[in-house]
Amino acid sequence: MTEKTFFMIKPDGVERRLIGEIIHLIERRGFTIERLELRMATEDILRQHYSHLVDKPFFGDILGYMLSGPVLIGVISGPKVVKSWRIMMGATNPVDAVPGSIRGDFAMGPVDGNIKNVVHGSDSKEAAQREIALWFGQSNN
Ligand code: IDP
Ligand code: MG
Repeated sequence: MTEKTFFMIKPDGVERRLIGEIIHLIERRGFTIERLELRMATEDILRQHYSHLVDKPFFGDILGYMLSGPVLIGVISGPKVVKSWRIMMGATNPVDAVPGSIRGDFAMGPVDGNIKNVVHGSDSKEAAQREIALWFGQSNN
């Protein structure tokens, strides 16, 4: 069975009109787009999505950032897509993201405590299943 991952273009990426460029990278890499939707996140879904960070002092900044505009959410599939998409994204902190990666080429930060790093991707197959179910519903795994 082909592997799937959950990805997101965060509000800074949407606002900066990077959707086309990032989707182009995904297609050029040979991955298949299975789902795609532009929507506003909610605090409730973000608390579940970022459950490992809710107790951090900067979680309020994350909420403000992630609720600042619509996000493009999607599911992509392909061989080893979970790991490959993480590599395509680059390091969490743009300071560490190498040129050629999406974050290395486009991300800014930290600015005012916020790491605006343009994209998200699940960090394991288990997380991918959980995040696809969380954002798209149980039946879409
Ligand atoms: P990831 O996005 O590379 O998987 P995570 O550690 O899961 O990194 O963090 C999720 C998101 O939370 C990051 O992409 C970033 O937007 C935000 N974040 C993580 N650590 C910090 C921090 O120390 N300060 C501010 N925001 C952070
Ligand atoms: Mg993460």
